[in-house]
Amino acid sequence: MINMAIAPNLENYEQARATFKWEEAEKEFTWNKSGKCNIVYEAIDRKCEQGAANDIALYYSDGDRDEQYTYEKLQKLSNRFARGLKSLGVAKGDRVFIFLPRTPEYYVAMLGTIRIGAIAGPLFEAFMEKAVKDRLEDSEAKVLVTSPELLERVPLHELPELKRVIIVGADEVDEGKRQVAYQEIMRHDSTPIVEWLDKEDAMMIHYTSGSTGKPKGVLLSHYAMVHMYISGKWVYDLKPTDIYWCVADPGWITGTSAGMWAPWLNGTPVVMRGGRFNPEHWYETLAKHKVTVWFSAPTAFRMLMAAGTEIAKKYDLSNLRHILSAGEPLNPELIKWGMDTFGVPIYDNWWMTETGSSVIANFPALEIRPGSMGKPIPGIEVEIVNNIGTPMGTNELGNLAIKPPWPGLMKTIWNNPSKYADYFVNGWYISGDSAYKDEDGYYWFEGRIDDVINTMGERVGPFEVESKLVEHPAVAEAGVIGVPDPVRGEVVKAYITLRQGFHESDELKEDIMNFVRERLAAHARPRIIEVRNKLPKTRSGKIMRRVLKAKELNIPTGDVSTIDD
Ligand code: 6R9
Repeated sequence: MINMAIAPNLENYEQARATFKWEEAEKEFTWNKSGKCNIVYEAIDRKCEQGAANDIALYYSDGDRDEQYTYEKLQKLSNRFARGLKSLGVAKGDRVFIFLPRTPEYYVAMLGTIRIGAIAGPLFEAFMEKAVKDRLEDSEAKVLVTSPELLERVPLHELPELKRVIIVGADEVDEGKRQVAYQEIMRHDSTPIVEWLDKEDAMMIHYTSGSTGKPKGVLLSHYAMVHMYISGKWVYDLKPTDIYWCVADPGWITGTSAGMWAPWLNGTPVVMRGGRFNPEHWYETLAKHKVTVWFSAPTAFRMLMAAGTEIAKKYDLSNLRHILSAGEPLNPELIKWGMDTFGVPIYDNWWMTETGSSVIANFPALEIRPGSMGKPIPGIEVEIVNNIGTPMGTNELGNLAIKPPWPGLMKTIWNNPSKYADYFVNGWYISGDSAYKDEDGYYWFEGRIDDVINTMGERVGPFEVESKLVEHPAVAEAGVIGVPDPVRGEVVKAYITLRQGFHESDELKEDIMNFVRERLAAHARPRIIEVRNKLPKTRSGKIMRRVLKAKELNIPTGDVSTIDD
C-alpha cells in the first residue's frame, strides 16, 4: 500500500508503480458511500463541509479588479448560476459553452454548469468567428456564456441550436436575440444544488486540433477527478498551505485540469491573473500573492528570459517552492535559467487534452533528469511501441503510448466515434508523439508524428489554417507546417499558390496573415508566408506537408512514390 499523502520517491517509486491502484485514491471521494459523484461537489462543496468554507479558494487581479473568493462564495455563486441555467431549461448532458476573458465569472460558469450535470465547453478568448462557430456547431451547444466584446465573434444566425446567450458585463441585453443578462441569472437563489452522477458521466469538452479535419471535441468525465487529484498531489505537489498560480487560459486543458480542478480537489487556493502576458505584471502577481507553486510553459519562460532577469530582481519571489512546466519540451537551459532567477527547480510534465491530466512527470519527489519528461505516474502504464503497437526496447525511438484505461482518459470524441477509435492500436492509446525511454525508465520527447503544430504550447491544426487561407480571395492553395522558432517552439508557416491576377508582395502577405488572425485566431496565424508556383501533392490531390517540412528542415523527404508530377 502506498501512503497517499506522500508522493512516491526514488526509493519506493518502483514499488508504487507495481502496487498503486486507482481504487485507493477513489476512497478519498464521496461516491465510495453513495455510488454517485460530482466533481464540483468534491472540489468546492465538500471543502465547505470540511471546515474550509471561509478559506480563500481564488485570488483574482487584473490591474483593475482585485478580488478574493472563499470556497463558500464560489459555492454560492455557482449555485446561483446553476439555478439560473435550470430556469433556462438546461438539463443533464446539455452543452453550455463559455467564451469569456480570463475572469472569475469563467470559473463560476464552469462550476455552475457542471454542478447540474450539464457539460461545460471552455473556449479560448482569442478564438475568432470561424473557430467559435465550428466548436458551437459541432457540440450543438444550447447555451453560450460570453461578454459583449466577444459576442461580436459569434455568428448567431448560423447557430440555430444555440437557444440562449448569457452576457456577462452588459448594461442591457436584446431578448429578441436570445440574450439574457448574467446579473439576471445570478438573481436565482444560492441554496445548494448538485446533480448526482455516475462517475463516467460527461463533465467537460475541450476542443483540440488534429492534423486532418476540424477540431475534435475531447469529452472528459467526472471520474477524471481522481486523476486530477493525484496529479495535484504528486506531480504539482500541492498542499492546502500553498498558493498556486497556473497561468494557462481555461480555454486549454492545462487551464482547467491543472488550473482549477487539481488545486481545488487538494484544497489549494488558486491565483488568476487577467490581461495579457506582461513580465512586470507576472512578477508582480507572483510577489503580491506570495505564490509558492507556479505552473507555466517553456514559451513563457523564454519570453521572460528575453525580457531580462533584472525585472525579476525587483520583486520578492522568495515564497516560490517550485515551478511546473508542460505543453512543450522544457530544455535544460530553461531549468538552469529558472534556478538562477528564482533559486527553485522547474519540473516538466507531459500530457495531452485527451489524457485528461499529467501522465509522465519529473515529480518533485523524484530526481530531476533535465531534458527528460520524467517517469510515468503510478497507476498509468506507458510504453514506446512501433506502428503496429508492439513494445520496443530501451533507447529506441517510437510512438509514445499508454495502456487504457486510466481515470483521466477521454470518454470519446464528441460526435465522432471513429476519430476516437483511431487513437487505439493493438490495445494501446497512441499519443501522436514520438519518444524513447532510457535505461532508468525516464522518457525523452522527440516530436510529433503527425502534422500538428505546437506554437507557444498551443496546438494548431494545419487543416484549420489551410481552410481559412483558401477563403482569402488571393489564395488558390495552401499547405501549412510548423517551423522551429527560438522563442515560440514552432511558428506557423504557410506555403501558398496565388489565384490568377494576384502578385506576390509584402502587403498581400500581411493582408493574408491578418485575414487568418481576424477570422480564426491570433495564435494560429501564419507568421511566415511563402508563395510558390505549385505545391507538392499526391495524385489524389492532397498537399504533402511532409515534403514541405522536409525541404524546410533540409532533411530527406522520405517516400514520395505517391507524389504527383
Ligand atoms: C497539456 C497539453 C498536447 C501536446 C502533446 C505534446 C505536447 C505536452 C509536453 C509536450 C514535450 C512536454 N506536450 N507536454 N511536449 N514535453 N512536457 O499541452 O495538452 O494542448 O492537448 O497538447 O503537447 O506534443 O502531444 P495539449
